[in-house]
Amino acid sequence: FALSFTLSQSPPMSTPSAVAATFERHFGYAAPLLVRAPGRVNLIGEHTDYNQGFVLPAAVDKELYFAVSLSEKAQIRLVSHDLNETCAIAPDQVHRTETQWANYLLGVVAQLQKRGVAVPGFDCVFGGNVPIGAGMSSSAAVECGLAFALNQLLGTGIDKMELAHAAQKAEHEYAGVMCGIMDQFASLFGQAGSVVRLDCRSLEYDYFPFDTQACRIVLCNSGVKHSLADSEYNKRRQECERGVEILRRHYPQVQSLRDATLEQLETHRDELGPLTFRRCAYVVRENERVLAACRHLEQHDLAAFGQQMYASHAGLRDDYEVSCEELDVLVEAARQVPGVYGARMMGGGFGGCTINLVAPEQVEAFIGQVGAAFEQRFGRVPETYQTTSVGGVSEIGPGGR
Ligand code: GAF
Repeated sequence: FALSFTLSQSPPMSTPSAVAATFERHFGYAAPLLVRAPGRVNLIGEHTDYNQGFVLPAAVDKELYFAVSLSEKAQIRLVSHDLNETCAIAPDQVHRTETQWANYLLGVVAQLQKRGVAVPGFDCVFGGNVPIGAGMSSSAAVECGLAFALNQLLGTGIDKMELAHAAQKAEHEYAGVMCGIMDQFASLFGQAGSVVRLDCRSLEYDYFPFDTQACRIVLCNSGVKHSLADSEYNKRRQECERGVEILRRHYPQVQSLRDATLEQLETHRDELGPLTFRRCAYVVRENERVLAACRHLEQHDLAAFGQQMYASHAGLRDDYEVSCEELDVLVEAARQVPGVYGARMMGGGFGGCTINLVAPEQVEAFIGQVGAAFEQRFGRVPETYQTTSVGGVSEIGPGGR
């Protein structure tokens, strides 16, 4: 069984040194390893990853920090610095627990064990500044940070792509979300000053320079987290699988929606039915949009890039039906502000953030106008975050980075 409880003291700001200090205070010795694991944004390519399509994420400067040590005790002792809670469990009894946050960590341990790694007892404190429920993949950062830390401490030599797969599987089995690979990949493979296009089938990837000084990435947090988000997410995935199953009756070469065309979908529209048709058509179009957007990026055409983002949002709202009123209001308000290239909801949907590409000199006006429109409609001001792209998960050296 797992033991978890809340600590009495409230936590200080979540910096790497604060996380390290909590480790020392809690366990009575200094952690030999400090790791940082970033959250991510996704410029375009939503709900395409589990359809073996294309995505264009970046790791960003909202991060989690981990202080970790192997221990002599036959116990895994976990501390959430931000929630002020602990959880302890024996390594040979790892299972899904009632403690939500601990499941992301324990899921990773279970995955390493499945890969033949003998995970001994260890101590871990983690905390950071990735907003929870904002669609910035705090869960992937939790998983990837610990997977990386244990791989380092145990010298297991698992490569980064396999760590991403282990982290993804942890999410499937311990959080029950049948996610694709995008979030874990982005957290591990991010590169400062770049966004990365991933082909979720071949796992080939290309970095595209993206200067966040020249064009700001601003996130607006709707503050909404729908309780049905996870079940609706899994449902979308099933709907796509259903579409593939029908198409395969006619086109055996179609392995996933990545292989499907709009023409094929049109031809079998009746058999697919209106709902499955809409879901599949969205995915096919979104894949095309990612590839077009990358061409625009290469041509430094941010205006054309932004149009792809607006089209992506419309598809997510009308065909994939994963947006919500708050996100739609944020996108429509952004569209009215001069100097905004593009805006769309980001991540799984049903809440979380919009991502907006904004000319630097317009950021202040953007935040003011979008905030006012949102406040007028919903009576509260949304949080906004300006982000820059950073490198993927790494050890924090004695100098801090
Ligand atoms: C969530 C999932 F975790 C990703 O794998 C991806 O499918 C995304 O939603 C939607 O694009 O973040």
